[in-house]
Amino acid sequence: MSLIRIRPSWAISENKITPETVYFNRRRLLKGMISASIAGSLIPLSGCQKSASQTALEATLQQPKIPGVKTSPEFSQVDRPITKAILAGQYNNFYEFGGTKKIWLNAQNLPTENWKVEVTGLVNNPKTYDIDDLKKKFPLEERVYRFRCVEAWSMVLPWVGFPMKKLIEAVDPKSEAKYVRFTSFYDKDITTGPAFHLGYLPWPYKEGLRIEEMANDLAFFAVGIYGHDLPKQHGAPIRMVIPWKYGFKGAKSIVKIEFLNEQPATYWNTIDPNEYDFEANVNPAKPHPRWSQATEKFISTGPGLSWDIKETLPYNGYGEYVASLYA
Ligand SMILES: Nc1nc2c(c(=O)[nH]1)N[C@H]1C(S)=C(S)[C@@H](COP(=O)(O)O)O[C@H]1N2
Ligand SMILES: [Mo]
Repeated sequence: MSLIRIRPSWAISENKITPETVYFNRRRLLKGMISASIAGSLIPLSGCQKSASQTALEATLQQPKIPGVKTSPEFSQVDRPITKAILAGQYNNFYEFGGTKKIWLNAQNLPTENWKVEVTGLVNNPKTYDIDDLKKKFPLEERVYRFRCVEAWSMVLPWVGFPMKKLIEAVDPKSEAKYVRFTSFYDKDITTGPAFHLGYLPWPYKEGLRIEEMANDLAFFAVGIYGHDLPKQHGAPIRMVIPWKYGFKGAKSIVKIEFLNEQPATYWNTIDPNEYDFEANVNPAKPHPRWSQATEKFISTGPGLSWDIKETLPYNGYGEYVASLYA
């Protein structure tokens, strides 16, 4: 049975080797793993395959609705339509659960019960938050943001969450704090994406910001999307959203946040600093070493694989908010 036959007609045709995955390939690290990663992307189904697969995917998106959330007037829309939830929910990067875009099923293994986020380091009020505490403590709002992956595809997504600066206020960083490190969930028995077998990759996934970047009004913690709790494939129960930077800066499924006085090592930057710089601001004028960043494939509506080629904007269109950080 071929991949083509079990792929539902509404699914985005999968780029089996994504630009980020090519990295591994080029370094000849994928030996014996390409087949594992492609097999891992197949959904073993019997009977009426098409509807079973679609039903399973839709079930992963039917998370509890987040009550009482208003859309931020300032971030209620952009110049492009919101991407359909069913497309955003099946076209993901989450290497802990596989090296292809099709990780949504495998990501359901992420254990999100009793989730805690430890906030520590150079702060006056270190605290370990329960995810429910966080959602109660910080008023939640919806923000429609552009999303631009370094691989040159993009979406528009309606996140639900709170500005990162609210957390900064709560933990009160010391004056020595200059950087912040964010660490994703990792458990080698659960996050068994194909890349795990390389062993020496810099797991867990980590990202970092300058504290001024984190304090910018746009920097956001998302606990939901499309009005509901985050589906696991999007990084439940809490992930970073930094809309003026490439998508890899937005670590998923955060368990730890540390205030530091030095720039932290981060996942992609450790793998290849030349291809994935720490700052990673969206910049159409600065090509990736292996492809142009001048345009992007904007994914908004289905069915099937469809995208519009759009020009990529400096800072992903958010220059008025963030350019002064880099003056
Ligand atoms: N922990 C973790 N966070 C991650 C990633 C990952 O592999 N692991 N991939 C990043 C990349 S490259 C992108 S483009 C976005 C994708 O987010 P989405 O799947 O919700 O669209 O998540 C980012 N956060
Ligand atoms: Mo990405």
